[in-house]
Amino acid sequence: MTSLNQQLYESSQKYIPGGVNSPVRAFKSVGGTPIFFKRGQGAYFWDVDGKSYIDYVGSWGPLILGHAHPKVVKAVQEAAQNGLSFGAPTEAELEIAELLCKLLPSIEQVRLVSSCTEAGMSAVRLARGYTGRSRIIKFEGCYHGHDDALLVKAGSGALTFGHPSSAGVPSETAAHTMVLNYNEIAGLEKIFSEFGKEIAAVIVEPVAGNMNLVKAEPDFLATLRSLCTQYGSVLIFDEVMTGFRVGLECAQGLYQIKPDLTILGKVIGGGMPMAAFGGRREIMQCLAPLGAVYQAGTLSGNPVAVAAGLATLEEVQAPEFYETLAAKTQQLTQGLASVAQKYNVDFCAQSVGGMFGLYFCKELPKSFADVMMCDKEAFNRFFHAMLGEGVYFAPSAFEAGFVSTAHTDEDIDKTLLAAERVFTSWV
Ligand code: HOZ
Repeated sequence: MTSLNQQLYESSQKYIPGGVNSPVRAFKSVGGTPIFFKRGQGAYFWDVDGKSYIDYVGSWGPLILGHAHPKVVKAVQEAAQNGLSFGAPTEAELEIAELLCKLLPSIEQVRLVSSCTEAGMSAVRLARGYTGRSRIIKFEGCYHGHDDALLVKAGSGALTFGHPSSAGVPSETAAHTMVLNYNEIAGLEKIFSEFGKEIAAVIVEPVAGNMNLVKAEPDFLATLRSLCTQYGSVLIFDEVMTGFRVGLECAQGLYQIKPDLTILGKVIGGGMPMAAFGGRREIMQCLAPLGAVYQAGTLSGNPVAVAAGLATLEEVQAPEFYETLAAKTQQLTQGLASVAQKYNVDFCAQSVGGMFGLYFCKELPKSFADVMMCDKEAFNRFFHAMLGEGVYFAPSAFEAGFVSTAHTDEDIDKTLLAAERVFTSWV
C-alpha cells in the first residue's frame, strides 16, 4: 500500500514545482522522497505516517529551542489574539530593535524584514546607495538568499542541485558581482588593489553554513575588515545562520570583528518569517524615509513574528545557554567522529556553538574546494541509513546541521547508537 507520504508527494508535484516550496527540501541530491511532517515537539518531529525523527535540521536553523517551545508558542498565541498584522509600527518592534542593538555593538540601527533573502538584498542595495558604487564581492559556496546579484556561484540548494549561478539572472546584473575563494587572502588583496575604489560591499558568512560548514580563518576576516576600511567599502556579515546560533555575540563576537552591516534571520524569528539587517547609523540612515535607498515590506515587523523572536531571544540570554548548547553539539560531533573511526570510515566533524558540519573525508575542509573533495555518495548513504534509524540530518552534503537546547544527552546517545549500527555495516 502506498504510504500517505508518497501520496502527498505525488499530488504535490501536480500543483507545486517539484512538490516543494523550497528546493533544498526536495531530496533531489540524496535521492528518495521528501518527508512530509505534521508535528514537532522539542528535539523530535513526526511524519504524516507517524514515524518520529530526532531533528538535526531545526527548520534550517531557527529552532534553537526545539520545536514548539512552550514560551514561544504562548507568545505567538497572545500576539495573534491581538491582531495578525497592522502595517503600522508597534511597541514590540521597538523592543526587538533595541535588544538587537544592545546585543550586537556593531548595530546602531536595524530594520526588520520578512525573509533572509530580503535582508541580504536590502543590505546590498543599501551598501550600493551609501557608497555610490556598483561592484560587490562574494565568496564561492556562500549563500545569501536568492536575490539576483547574490545568486552567483552560490551555496545551499543552488550548489546542491548543480546550478550555483541561476538561470534568469541577467548577465548585466551578475557582472557587478565578483566571486572569490573563501579563506583566500591573496585573491582578496589582488582584487582590492585593482578595483578597490569601485567596490560597494563585501558580503561574507563568517562561518559558512551553506557549503556544509567551513570556518573562516581569523586572518581572512581581519584582512577583509581592513581592506574594506581602507577602500571605503561596506563589510556585510551574513549572520543569518550564525546569528544567536554560535553565541550571544554571534560570529562577529567570536572573531572580534565589527562589520558595517549585519544580516540576521532564522533564530531572531524563532521559527516565524522574520529577518533583519542593521549596522552603522550613518549607513542605515540612507534608507527611506530618511534617505534615497528604497526598501519596504507589508509584513515587515509582523507582530506575531516579532513576538516569537522576542520570546526566543529572551531564552538565549539565560546564563550558560551557549556553553550548554556548544557542549551538546560537540558531544554529537565528537561522538560521531569516534564511531566512524572505530569502523575505519573516512569521516570528520566539527561544530561552532549550536551548528555543525559532517564530512566524509579525512580532514576538516577549509575551503570550497576541500568541501568538493568530500565523498558525497558516502554522505547520501549515511543520510538514508540514519533516516531509517529515525535521525533526520539535512538532505544535502552541503548544509550545516543544528542542535537545539531540547536535545537531551539521551537523544545524542540514541543518535550515536544509530550511527554505530550504520557504520557496522559500512563496506
Ligand atoms: N537557507 C537554508 C539553508 N541553506 C535553506 C532554506 C531554504 O533554502 O529552504
